[in-house]
Amino acid sequence: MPRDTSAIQAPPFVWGAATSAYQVEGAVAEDGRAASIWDSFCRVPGAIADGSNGDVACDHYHRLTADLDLMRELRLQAYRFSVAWSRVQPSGAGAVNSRGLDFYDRLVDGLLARGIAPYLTLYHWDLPQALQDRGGWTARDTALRFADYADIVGHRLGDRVASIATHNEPWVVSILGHQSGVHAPGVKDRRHAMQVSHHLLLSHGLALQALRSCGARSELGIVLNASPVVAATDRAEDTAAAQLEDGLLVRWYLDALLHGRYPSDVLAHLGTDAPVVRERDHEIIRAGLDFIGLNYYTRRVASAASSPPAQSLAVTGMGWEVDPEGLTELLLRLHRDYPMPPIIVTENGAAYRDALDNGRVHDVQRTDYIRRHIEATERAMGQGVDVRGFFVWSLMDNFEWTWGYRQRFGIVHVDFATQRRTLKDSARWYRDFIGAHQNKFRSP
Ligand code: IFM
Repeated sequence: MPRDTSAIQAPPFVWGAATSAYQVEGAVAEDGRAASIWDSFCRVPGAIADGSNGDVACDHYHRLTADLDLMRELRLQAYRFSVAWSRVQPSGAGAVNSRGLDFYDRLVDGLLARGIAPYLTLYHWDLPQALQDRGGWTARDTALRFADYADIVGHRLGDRVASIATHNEPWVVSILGHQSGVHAPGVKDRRHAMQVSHHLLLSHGLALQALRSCGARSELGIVLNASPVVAATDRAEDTAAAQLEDGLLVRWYLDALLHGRYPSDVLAHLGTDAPVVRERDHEIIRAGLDFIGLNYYTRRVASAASSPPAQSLAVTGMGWEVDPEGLTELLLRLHRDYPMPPIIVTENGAAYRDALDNGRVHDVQRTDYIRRHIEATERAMGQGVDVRGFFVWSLMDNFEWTWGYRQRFGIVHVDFATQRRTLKDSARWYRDFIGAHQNKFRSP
């Protein structure tokens, strides 16, 4: 029987903005929150470019009401945030910390009171350190613990949040966290990375089961980062590199989620680094999705050479090529190749060097970037792709992982010394855009 989601459904298409817990909340030792792997990783010398951490970040935990008012001022229809597992279950298993859950209760109720739909993500990279000490995502048990955590959150908030995504960008957790080691927990081992990717997907399937059986009335899904992968040249070795990169980034996840298997070419390439998969795992992973969230920033250029391929498009402050056409292409390709559920563009945005100038930030490039990606989304929709929302990354400048505070993605400027928030021109533009396009995709 289909679950009753009618009472909390958001409009058919939402304009929103996104953040994540560790990047904005701060208050890392308050109200019973325990350490996560990012608290530990930030203490590793050299891990974070500016030596900073998320101890205070945007101090959002203490400035919740003002930040909610800011969202209303921006006319957001939806706000995407994540829950910090170690606030809710400090040791990642067993005892629930109700004071941690209270914060998300206040956040969700505050959003609803302002007419903003809450879009919740369960895991945006901040694993409780206590679970890491027991093997983290390389241990199958962590997937079972994740399902318990999903059940706790589902019970408490599943009557009011419009949407629950299990994971944000599992590729990043697997590859950057466990292969290149540039993200927490800083492991450098490809076999571990692939086992982690499997456990993340397994935990997703188990969490969906838990959310369904606890009666959560939210739409349920997962958020992936994806890009079209183009070969640097038409030489056979570059084409093969592009095919493999696409396999690891896109097909690995979508084949598992939507077809119930891993792509055979990638498995063949991995050889003994392929993950251990138990008999019913694929059935669990292919759990049925109400939506897939897509985080899109740039295309990828693949080359068999060890030096990075030359870039031919303009780049953002992250050095990422600006390629809105890549988003149209990606949406069309997913629509063509997979039995896709509705898609939500759950992140899109850009870091640029911003300057405060008499209380204004004239971030023309960011506005242009966002506008062009919205147009790119609309082009794909015009060709039949079912897209249900667009979220700017990010609502405000925040802790950009290994970059610390050196990269600013916000449409709202944050002065980290005073915590003063200032609307950038991109925020003003987005506010007016939302005002003019609120009902653009509403069914007649
Ligand atoms: O800041 C991150 C976010 O946490 C996940 N997606 C990409 C963003 C920009 O790097």
